[in-house]
Amino acid sequence: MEYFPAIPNARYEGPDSKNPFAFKYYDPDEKIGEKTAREWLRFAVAYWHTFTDGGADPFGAPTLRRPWNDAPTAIEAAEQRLDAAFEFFEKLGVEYYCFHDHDVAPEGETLAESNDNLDRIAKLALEKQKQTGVKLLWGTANLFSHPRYAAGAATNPDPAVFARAAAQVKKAMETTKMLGGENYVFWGGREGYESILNTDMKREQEHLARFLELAADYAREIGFEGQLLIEPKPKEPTKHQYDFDAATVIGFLDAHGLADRFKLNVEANHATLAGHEFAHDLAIASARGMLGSIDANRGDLLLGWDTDQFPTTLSDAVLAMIVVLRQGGLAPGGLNFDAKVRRTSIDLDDLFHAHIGGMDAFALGLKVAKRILDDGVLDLNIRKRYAEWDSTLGEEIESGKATFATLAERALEHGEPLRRSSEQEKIENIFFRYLVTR
Ligand code: XLS
Ligand code: CA
Ligand code: CA
Repeated sequence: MEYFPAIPNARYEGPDSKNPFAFKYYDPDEKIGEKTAREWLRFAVAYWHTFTDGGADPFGAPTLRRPWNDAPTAIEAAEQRLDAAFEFFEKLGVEYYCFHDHDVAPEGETLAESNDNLDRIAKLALEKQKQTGVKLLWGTANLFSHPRYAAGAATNPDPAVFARAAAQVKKAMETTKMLGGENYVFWGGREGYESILNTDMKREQEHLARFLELAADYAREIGFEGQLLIEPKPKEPTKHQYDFDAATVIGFLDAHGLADRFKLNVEANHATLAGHEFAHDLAIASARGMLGSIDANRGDLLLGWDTDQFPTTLSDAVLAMIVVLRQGGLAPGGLNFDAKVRRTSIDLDDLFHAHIGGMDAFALGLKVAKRILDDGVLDLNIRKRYAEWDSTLGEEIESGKATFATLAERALEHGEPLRRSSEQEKIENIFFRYLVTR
């Protein structure tokens, strides 16, 4: 069965096109420096939002009727969903997808039944991947929806839940490997707490580290060569999540000797929930060589929760792509649209408009970022601003020759340091000009 018969394949038609199903800025084969747009962007569709969820929210029932989810049994619905997903990937021209185990295959009555369901769907998914050339960017396990995980998975007060979560990650990782997944993601769904009064925080954090270590050991044991990624998020569902933001996760990995085994999957909406700009978390991760992949979406500052909207803010996309270009790309990571259409956007067409808009925003963001970096305007200003660090004094500090005693002598000799403008408004105006000129 075809689910999107009336929708044409999305193609690049250029900025003057009025066709809502065409890309205005994303030309996959366009060379941007040494790579094509496709190679820089590595777009992925999130299975859960686009095919599985129905738009329910805390105040209301699902609003999005997806024909593929209508079937006599959950496993038949999962098979239809897979057909719809691969038809969608091909029509959109996207190369990657991402899933949680239970987005693609329903959870059974027992663990064994859940594993069988996943095997059955994964086998079909592998065939579809071979037929279409679409690949798996990352897999993950849903360790937050089932009631057993209400008080966390790895950080649960009950080790039986820890063991159950381990079994689920083991299976999800084996499946990701079987499907050639290029990464595996850990998002600490309910790894946090609600009240300090009933929480042994130290122990919970140690358990989380142990879980990650065991997972990394298992990945090595089965020869999974994909990158392991941790996705920070400050809150929601729990009040305090242990993987608060990029800096917290890096500190946590350092503290537990795990920093060389994981990188980060940074999500825009999670960075803003943590009180940061998206680019801040990207820059923190990238500075440590730990920016592995991106969940491209946006929140709504007026709502303040994880709205997971499609990203269409050009300045955010430009700032993100500046970080990506500076580090030479994201591979084996990519840009996953962890985003959902609004629950009032009920047509199947809306799924295409949403993804096309997000892809165009990042493609244009890439081109603008490349021009900014090629013209050297930011680098020039930064070099000028930090130029004194190339003087003898700067060299002595950076190389470790200086001590507090020598610095105090220097300060006495030097007198009051010169004050220099940061020229922030001038730089903001330059940035603005790049946004509006093509
Ligand atoms: C939820 C997260 C989740 C992860 C994968 O807020 O974004 O969807 O990306 O578990
Ligand atoms: Ca995410
Ligand atoms: Ca999110």
